[in-house]
Amino acid sequence: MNGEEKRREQESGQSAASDGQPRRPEWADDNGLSSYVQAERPPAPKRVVRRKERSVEEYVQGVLAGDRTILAQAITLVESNASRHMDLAQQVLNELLPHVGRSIRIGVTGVPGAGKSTFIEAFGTFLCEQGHRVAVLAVDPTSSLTGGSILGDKTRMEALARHPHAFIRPSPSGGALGGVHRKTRETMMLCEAAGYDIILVETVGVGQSEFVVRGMVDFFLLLALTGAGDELQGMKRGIMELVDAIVINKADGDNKEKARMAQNEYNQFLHYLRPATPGWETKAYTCSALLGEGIADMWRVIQTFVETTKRSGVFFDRRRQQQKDWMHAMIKEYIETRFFADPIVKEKLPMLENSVISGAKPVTAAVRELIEAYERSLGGEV
Ligand SMILES: Nc1nc2c(ncn2[C@@H]2O[C@H](COP(=O)(O)OP(=O)(O)OP(=O)(O)O)[C@@H](O)[C@H]2O)c(=O)[nH]1
Ligand SMILES: [Mg+2]
Repeated sequence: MNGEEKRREQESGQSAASDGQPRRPEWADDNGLSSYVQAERPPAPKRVVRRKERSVEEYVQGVLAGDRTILAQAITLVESNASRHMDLAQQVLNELLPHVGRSIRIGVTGVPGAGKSTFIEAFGTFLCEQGHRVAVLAVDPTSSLTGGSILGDKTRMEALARHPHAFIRPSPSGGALGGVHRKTRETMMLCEAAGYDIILVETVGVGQSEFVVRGMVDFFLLLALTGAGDELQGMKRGIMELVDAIVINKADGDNKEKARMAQNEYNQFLHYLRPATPGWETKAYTCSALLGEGIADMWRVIQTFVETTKRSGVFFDRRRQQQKDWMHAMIKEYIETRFFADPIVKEKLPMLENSVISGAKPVTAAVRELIEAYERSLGGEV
């Protein structure tokens, strides 16, 4: 179908074959011509109401004034993958740069069901009551597949979502972790400029997202459950070397004693690990996010952490390092994307892969050939 036919079809709301007869879908039998023509008629096209785009100045002033609607719109802007939006977003961020960085950034991780959302609800509400302004973000690399688990979280964080000093933003979708990474960091900057002085970042404790979140927060908290023995033997060791505190959640009812035992086990184990933050001893604590017990204690731990690391300079060193790491990660991502999108690379890669698989070429030689072809193809570019 050419463009003109397509346009006519959309306007008339009826599909037509090139001979002018209504086109029969493959699933319809030969006889019921009139019925499927009826059924196939699509609804009248919806009118898309486009919001007038804001100027850089409107975004900047709105965010600085703490206007939640404009903040949400600015976040949508930084989350957009359209290059026009990206340019605008960068101008907005550039203007806001002097106003970012004045917050405590706290990451919360743990296996599904550990109680992260319940904890953030209790902890966030507590902080709001103390006069803080709390923004909750999420890094959920699976959200583009599942539709975003934090959507459910928003209902689990009912009290916090209603609090005038809290701002909850669902996880950005957008596929690759690298994209989510950038979007969350830039969202964090916007929230800071809007006056949120505590940023909580929730991530489910699977795979890479823990490293991503460690790379963007000052304090990283692992919510754990009882039954620590099994975890201590296994894969959890890696995450324990990333965090600044481990909180055994659900320390209530019958589970209270077990939680205390788990706390001891974790503490013994932590003793032999390298702490995530120089000059700070990672310890285990207990809490009940559901009952709100141990929440104020956790805040005291974090305050002590911030005081200690600011005094020693580790706090600022880490932030500087994070900026540098972020920059390098983005450079790598950019170069990689460009490389694989290059027509010469696209053309040569399958052949070279085959020769590597069949043993006709060593990997190093194939890689060199590909990169040289790519660099030659760039030759003319500035
Ligand atoms: N008894 C008890 N139950 C809790 C506590 N904290 C959370 N829960 C329950 O544990 C379940 C999971 O809690 P969530 O806060 O949704 O856990 P999550 O870690 O955010 O889970 P995902 O977002 O799916 O990764 C819910 O049914 C909570 O009510 C607690 O301190 N005590
Ligand atoms: Mg959750």
